[in-house]
Amino acid sequence: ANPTAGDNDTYENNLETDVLIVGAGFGGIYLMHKLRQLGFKCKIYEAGKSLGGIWHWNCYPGARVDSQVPVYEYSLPEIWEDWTWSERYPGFAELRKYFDHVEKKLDIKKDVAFDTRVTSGHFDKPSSKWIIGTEDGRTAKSRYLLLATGFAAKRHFPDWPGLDKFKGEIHHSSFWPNEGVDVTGKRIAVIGTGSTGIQISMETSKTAKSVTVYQRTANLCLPLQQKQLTAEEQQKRKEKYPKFFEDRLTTFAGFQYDFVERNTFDDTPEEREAFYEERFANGGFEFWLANYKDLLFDKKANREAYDFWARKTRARITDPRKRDILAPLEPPHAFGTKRPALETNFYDMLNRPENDVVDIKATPVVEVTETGIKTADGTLREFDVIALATGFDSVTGGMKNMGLKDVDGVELSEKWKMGTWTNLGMSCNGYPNMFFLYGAQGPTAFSNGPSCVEVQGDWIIDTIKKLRDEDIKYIDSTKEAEEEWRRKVTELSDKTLFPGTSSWYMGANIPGKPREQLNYAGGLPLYEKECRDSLNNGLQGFVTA
Ligand code: N01
Repeated sequence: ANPTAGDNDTYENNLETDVLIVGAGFGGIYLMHKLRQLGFKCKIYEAGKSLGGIWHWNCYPGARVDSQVPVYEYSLPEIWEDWTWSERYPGFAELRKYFDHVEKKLDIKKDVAFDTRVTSGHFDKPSSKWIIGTEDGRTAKSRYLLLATGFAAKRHFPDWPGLDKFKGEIHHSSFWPNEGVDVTGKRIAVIGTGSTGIQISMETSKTAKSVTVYQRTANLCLPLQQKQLTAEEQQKRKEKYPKFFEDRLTTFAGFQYDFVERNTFDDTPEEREAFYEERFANGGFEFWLANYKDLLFDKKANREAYDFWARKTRARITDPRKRDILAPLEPPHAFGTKRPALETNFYDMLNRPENDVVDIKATPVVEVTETGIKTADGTLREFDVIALATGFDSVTGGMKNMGLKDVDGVELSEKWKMGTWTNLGMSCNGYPNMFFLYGAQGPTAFSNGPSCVEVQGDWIIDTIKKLRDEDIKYIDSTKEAEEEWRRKVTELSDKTLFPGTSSWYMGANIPGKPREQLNYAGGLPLYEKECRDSLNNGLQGFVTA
């Protein structure tokens, strides 16, 4: 038990509560805070040792958020009114301080059981309550079960032989030692070029002897454009924050910007070049999410953007071999159908002779030895530290991993074996009184986290309040509503270029996982309307009792 966690019954066995929330990141804290205000007794079960969710787990070198503040924070005035950031894109240490500040304001920890991993759960029909079991054998009974476990709760490892034989240090990014790893003067291998791999490579290259990046797919990185922020300039902007937070929910991805109302070829080549230049130079996701509105729909438009990106990027890479691996002339996939990482010196640090990139599509890894990594061309490269930045069984992996059973005793992992079915991306047929956010078939990976959890959180909270007000003890999604939602999620996605790319958005990063769109691609405003329509029409798509 965690001595800092608060009141004495936090770790009690046979806990009875109104609402059991799993996960103490942005989503879980929001739900707890708002539901408490409505008088519900709430408890959070959290597998980690502190608040922050992904920012509790992510402490690998260079871990930093890629949505800028204040877009990446709560809209709650009691949190932002006396909080200031030091950088536009804060690192994990500052994000952890933000959660300390949140704790000071909202007093969350007294109702959190840390070090508590949920391993079983079923809905008990006679009492209309969830019975939840934890890894260390405690049980809890709760009217509602709310899952706020995020999209990256189950880490993914490559299936290479010998991973356990390596004699140096080897860590997955999401399980990096909290005290850090001293990489000074060491030879580092970074496996994977998602946002995580790019960040680890950039940061470790500052002190390591060498950094070798193992790349399967080139990341179409965009410039971060980090900026130091002063307290004065933030203070001045705060009177505009309420409007700012309202406006962020009117954009496709819950950001401060949106796609422009023009198609790529509406502009002349000169206008287009100038537009691309400006968006690229602004940094962050502007070249992605504030690009022409046909970027993610039209192949030719997308290719135009890719060619611009490749021109800009190739010009920065001095070695022709590295250039063709990192920024090939032919796109590895449509631009933006995998999340672009944000970089500051990724290509520059790879220009240095001691650092290298290995194309593991051309020469796959065959084994990890005691001293290093062997590829199919017979080369053994030796290392002191291996950083596995190989991602997650994203979106569905965490929820399938909790031993949750439906009313007929079927596990969620079984229900979702051949594909994912949800209602509104927040509820599942056969799982009464259970809701989840920032997960399957919600706006999740296509949205800014705090924006998404506030939209979904408010809907869940309003729904639970309605159930209490109307003395309803039981709510379940219908099978028909699930079929309909899956159809919508698929149709929206099929209009875009996303299905053509093997990404974790499509479940394609995990061997054997069904290939399907795991996120709602209609944008946050349309999503919110769909959810509100259901609630306002007497909880359409649900049965209640
Ligand atoms: O994971 P990823 P991540 N053999 O899945 C490669 C958020 N995030 O941890 O592309 C060889 O994106 C894989 O290759 P490929 C953000 O939303 C945000 O980086 O599948 N390689 C890929 O290159 C992000 O999208 C921030 O061909 C293997 C990499 O590993 C999400 O989290 C920071 C492999 C995995 O990339 C996940 O990011 C970090 C194998 N067997 C994360 N398996 C910020 O806010 C996988 N790969 C900045």
